[in-house]
Amino acid sequence: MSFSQEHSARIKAAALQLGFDAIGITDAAIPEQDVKRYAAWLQHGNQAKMDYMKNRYDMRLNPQALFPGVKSVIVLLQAYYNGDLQEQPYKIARYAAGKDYHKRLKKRMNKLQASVQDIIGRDFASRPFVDTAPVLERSLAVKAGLGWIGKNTCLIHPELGSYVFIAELFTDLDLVPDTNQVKNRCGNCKRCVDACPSMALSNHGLDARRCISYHTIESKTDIPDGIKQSLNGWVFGCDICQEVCPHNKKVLKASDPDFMPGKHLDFVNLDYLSRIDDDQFVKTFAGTSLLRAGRIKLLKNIEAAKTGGNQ
Ligand code: B12
Repeated sequence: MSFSQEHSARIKAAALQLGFDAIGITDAAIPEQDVKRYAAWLQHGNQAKMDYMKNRYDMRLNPQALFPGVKSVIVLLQAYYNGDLQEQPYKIARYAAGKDYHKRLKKRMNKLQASVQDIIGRDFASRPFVDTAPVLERSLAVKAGLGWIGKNTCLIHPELGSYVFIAELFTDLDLVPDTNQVKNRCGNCKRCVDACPSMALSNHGLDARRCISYHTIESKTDIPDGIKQSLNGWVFGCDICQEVCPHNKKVLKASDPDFMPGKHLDFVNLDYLSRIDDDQFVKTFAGTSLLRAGRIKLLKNIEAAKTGGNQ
């Protein structure tokens, strides 16, 4: 059975009602040029030591392999812009200033699953994904009409900017897809490319080997000297290529209080982190994305930011 435009419209209204900031619907095929882009990205070694980006290659490029029977993907955006962050001794990326988004968005998507069931009046097969599954999320978001890919490689929504999380509900429903894509509005601007202190951005996309975000969150090895000098105080993630983007200048603060700066930011300092043990670290940073780095890495990042200068 295929569904009407009215079903799609009601699903969209339900998603906004639940607190998502934007929603689009697309079929589940990854565009051929993105498949090629992804292959080239790996071929250049841009994934650095993130081997998980090479694993499950087929699933990432073929949503049918990840969720057999998938027909429509409901793509959701959650805005997290948190305004002027209070001066912190060390810089934490905006996405990690509030609560960890993974669980929160999954919960919201579970509610959306229930709403969709009410709207279509029957059970259906679906699976929610946020960030961790082998899904080419930005690609699906572009296809669902939610924005364009900037030179900083981020999805930029025309009103929400790029401080948005992407989440998807894979479904076996034949929903009416959004076919109007947003035109790329970067033009000749290359502020992000020029602002990146470690020159991670180029026509080939983002080279994780040079990216501060990669080195301060994902990498398991010590930060190389060349990158240390570029840290500029960043100790967990980096937003430089988003902070300079003109499309983020006028965005409003996110409406979800979960993504506003939390108390945990006060504990990101050498004194506290070297005094506590790992158990206390887990307690202090419970429910936040900083757990991903762990205490020792965070400490090392702070040391690196100090020795790299600019603090
Ligand atoms: C690996 C990863 C990283 C790596 C590599 C980042 C990268 N640019 O590839 C590192 C650790 C560096 C990283 C950093 C960050 N990440 Co990250 N990351 C991911 C992850 C898990 C996979 C991304 C991936 O597949 N990269 C490989 C490249 C080749 O793919 P891609 O960038 O998605 O690009 C595809 C499409 O965009 C399209 N495409 C690319 N260029 C163009 C151009 C045009 C014209 C078109 C039409 C299409 C197109 O084709 C590409 C694939 O073929 C995703 C979650 C997911 N499952 O998708 C989150 C994700 C991309 N990250 C996210 C976030 C929030 C961040 C940070 C902002 C965190 C921070 N503040 O430190 C930074 C941003 C750095 C940056 N400029 O990208 C969000 C991004 C939201 C957004 N608005 O785009 C995601 C989507 C997680 C989520 N669910 O919200 N990340």
